[in-house]
Amino acid sequence: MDKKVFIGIGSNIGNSSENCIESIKEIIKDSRAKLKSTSSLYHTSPVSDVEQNDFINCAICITWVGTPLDLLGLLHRIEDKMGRTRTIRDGSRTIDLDILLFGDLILDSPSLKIPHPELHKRKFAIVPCLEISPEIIHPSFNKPLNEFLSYIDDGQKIQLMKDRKEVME
Ligand code: PH2
Ligand code: MG
Ligand code: MG
Repeated sequence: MDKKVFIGIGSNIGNSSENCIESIKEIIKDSRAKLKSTSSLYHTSPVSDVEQNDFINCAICITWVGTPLDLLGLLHRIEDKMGRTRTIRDGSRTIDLDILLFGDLILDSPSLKIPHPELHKRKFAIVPCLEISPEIIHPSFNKPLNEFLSYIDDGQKIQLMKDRKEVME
């Protein structure tokens, strides 16, 4: 069975909703990627020491014919293509595309760590993944992803912005 790959998407520069949607379209232009599901778009408070604008975040689930590094290569190329207007210091980005989960794979290489090392600490990444698949098990901890939500600080705000049914219309 194909592995379910979850990609976290975030933007806090420009028209962030449009940027997120455009990035999904770019990803699925690649014939190695098959879109399985898209989450809603969420308005989220920045999780950062650097003061910056709120984010729009979402996640998608795809299957991928290729290695995790092949996928990382594609995501970086899309970030570069869409990120040309990037001007602001640390953190603020036109688009950020992160591999959150690659099935049950655990990978710890210098260029890529899977699951994303911050996934279990970030409401803006967990909530969209759980919306797509409520039963996800975090492979590194072998625990349901939803259990991590209760440990997360109330300061991380997340608000539904655009329902998933309207995202890819
Ligand atoms: N991405 C970060 C740092 N902080 N905060 C929110 N709310 N959303 C993000 O996508 C995000 C963040 C670095 O990738
Ligand atoms: Mg990120
Ligand atoms: Mg990133």
